[in-house]
Amino acid sequence: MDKKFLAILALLMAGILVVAGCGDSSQESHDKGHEPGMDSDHNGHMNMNSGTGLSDMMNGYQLTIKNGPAAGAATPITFTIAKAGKTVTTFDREQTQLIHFYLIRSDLTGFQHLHPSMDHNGQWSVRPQTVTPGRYRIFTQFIPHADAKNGQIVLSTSADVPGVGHDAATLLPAPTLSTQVDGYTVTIDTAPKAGALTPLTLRVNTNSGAPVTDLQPYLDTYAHVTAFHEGDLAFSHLHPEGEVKGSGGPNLKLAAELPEKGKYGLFIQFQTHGQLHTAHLTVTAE
Ligand SMILES: [Cu+2]
Repeated sequence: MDKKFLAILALLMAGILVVAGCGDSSQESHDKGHEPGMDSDHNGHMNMNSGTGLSDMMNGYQLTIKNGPAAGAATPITFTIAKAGKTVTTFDREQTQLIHFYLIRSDLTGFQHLHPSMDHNGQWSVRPQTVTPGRYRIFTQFIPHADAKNGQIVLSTSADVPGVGHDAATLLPAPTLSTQVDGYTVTIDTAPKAGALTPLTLRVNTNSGAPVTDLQPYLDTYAHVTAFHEGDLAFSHLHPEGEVKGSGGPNLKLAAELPEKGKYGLFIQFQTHGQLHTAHLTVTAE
């Protein structure tokens, strides 16, 4: 990673898709000993801005991939998180999980959001669904127990999966506010603006237009939204506001803050009848 890239990264870290109330927690400010922003919203959820996640090291925590993704058959991906050369083995749960793992192809296809398991030596392992050849970025999101007060850390690294079709790229779908998945229509009421907090309302209807009111909690939320910026794959993550109790929907309130203009792939995950659905749409931040 070169210096210019790091400088751009630091700028990007000034703010990214965050839930309202987040402070700054850029890598730069950590390095200067500044306490990162970490607020609770009115429901007591921790909301933390962990930057773009485009570095494999933050606050001394280092992500090392042991076995990267391979094409075709789902061989396990293994990795460790270390600090000062020591493998970290204690993590605090966030959104019900000790670690969140994301795989994304450079053309914003192949999204996978998984929950690896850790052995007693601190080696994480996860078996992805089928991976097609191409360039990927692997993201891990976690709260190290020893530094829990500093909030979550997002680390990532690139992974190359050789094979036929490695250089093929799917064009990003046209920007739209609505998309369909598994019989559901997911709509956001406005595209997020670059550099400004944008309150959003996300709505889930059936494809015939009936409001969906039986959303089940998934990872302590009714919709788990992950966004990746076209090009650099900068990672963002936001949750709806509002309490998770019983069934949810059809309207979910979110707040987005995108630091720069451009296109983002949004992956909206929600659960009904025990089934997880992943809606995918492209938004343009003006
Ligand atoms: Cu997760």
